[in-house]
Amino acid sequence: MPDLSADPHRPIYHFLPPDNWMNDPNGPIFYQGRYHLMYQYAPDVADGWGAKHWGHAVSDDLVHWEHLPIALSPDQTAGDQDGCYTGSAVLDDDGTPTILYTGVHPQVQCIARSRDGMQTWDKRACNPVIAEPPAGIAPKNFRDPCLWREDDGWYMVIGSGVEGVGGRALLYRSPDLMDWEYLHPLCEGVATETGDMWECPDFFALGDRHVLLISALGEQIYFIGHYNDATHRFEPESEGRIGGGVCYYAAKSFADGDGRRILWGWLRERRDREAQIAAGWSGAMSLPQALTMLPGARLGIEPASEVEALRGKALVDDAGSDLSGIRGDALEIELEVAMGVDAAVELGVRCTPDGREETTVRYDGAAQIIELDMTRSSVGKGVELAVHSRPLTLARGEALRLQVFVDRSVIEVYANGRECLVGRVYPTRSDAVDLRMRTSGDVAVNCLRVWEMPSIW
Ligand code: DQQ
Repeated sequence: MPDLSADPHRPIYHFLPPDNWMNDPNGPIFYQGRYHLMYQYAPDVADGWGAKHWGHAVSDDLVHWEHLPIALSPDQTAGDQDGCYTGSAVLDDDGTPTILYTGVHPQVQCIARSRDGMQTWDKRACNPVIAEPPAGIAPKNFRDPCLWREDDGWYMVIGSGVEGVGGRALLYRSPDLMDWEYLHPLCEGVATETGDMWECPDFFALGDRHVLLISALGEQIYFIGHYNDATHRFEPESEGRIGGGVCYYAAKSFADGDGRRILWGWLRERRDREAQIAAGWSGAMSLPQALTMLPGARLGIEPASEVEALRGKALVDDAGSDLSGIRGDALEIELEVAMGVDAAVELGVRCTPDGREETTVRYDGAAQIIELDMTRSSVGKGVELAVHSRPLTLARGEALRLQVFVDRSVIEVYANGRECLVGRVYPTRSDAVDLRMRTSGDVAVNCLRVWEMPSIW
């Protein structure tokens, strides 16, 4: 096993497993005052082709973690001999932690419970609890259950889709989490718009609306709309994307003790498979993200307030400062600028002094687009160089507010509490640690703050 701490691309303040491969967040749950985060884990390989287990970690504060023993492993008896795929955790009607997850192959739904406070999990003898997709619709795939309780029982959506037609979130109901009755699709997509397979559906009430998250076409998509709890149908009225590209996927949420809706997303690697194997690890988790419902059926997304506890030494704390001499590969940058119409601002991170490598966060006021430009992030080979972007319209008099998190190969950008861009970058040079700001047009810096971000491990 390579020395992981020697890898300059391995994040130091984002959650990741001790080693090897991680993908989707699984079954996040707030239980007995602690945050549990489980995740798709291949404990023996770094390239994603190993059988999937559920890794497990616990936190008192949402940002510092203790690794726990693996929660679920594939075995010969539960219908999951080829992998324990993504699913959800809830407290059943007796308060017992319960997981519904997809076992493979074929894709079936399985149940496990913990009788010792989430230290160990027992797969139920009745597995699988759903042995096949609903009759007559022959979906291409059938996985990733998401659970919630209503007055008349438990409900669950399972990701699916019909090839060439569109993705489906299939709705089920159960009195006891074990006997499941198929009802109908909670929501159906159009293949040409959102692909023909919806992975990892996540469905929850938020403010005066409901949100359905789905992962499709390599991107994190969400629909906001009204859920009719009499007909059990969901009617989307708006749609958006989180992350702006393919680096953020399979997001999964939970409600904490204060009723906040917190979201985790998988931050995919964008270096080639050989590099991931050589590194001995792959995948990181996003920062915890707090979701809110904004007027006009828009999603609010920001880092959870607990992330402030990660701040170390303040390197800049004055809007009048310039960024020369400020360096780091693990930083938080907060920037607020008042902008005239047609003005633009660029913040370079992970820059070499000669500019050969630079990752650029850019807001173009004329185009009303926020983008994360990684096309010059690395001169290395086997690395994807992409631009991720989202539309961002500033209201009259509204300043641009950015929070940019740099954690070695991870870049997370939050803009005005309603857009989030995520990227992975692999600069080759050890001096790719400078910051740089450029503006054009009528721009006034209201706030500029930079913190070092120490390791959480
Ligand atoms: N990853 C899981 C699946 C899911 C996919 C398997 C999404 O259950 O559909 O690791 O990344």
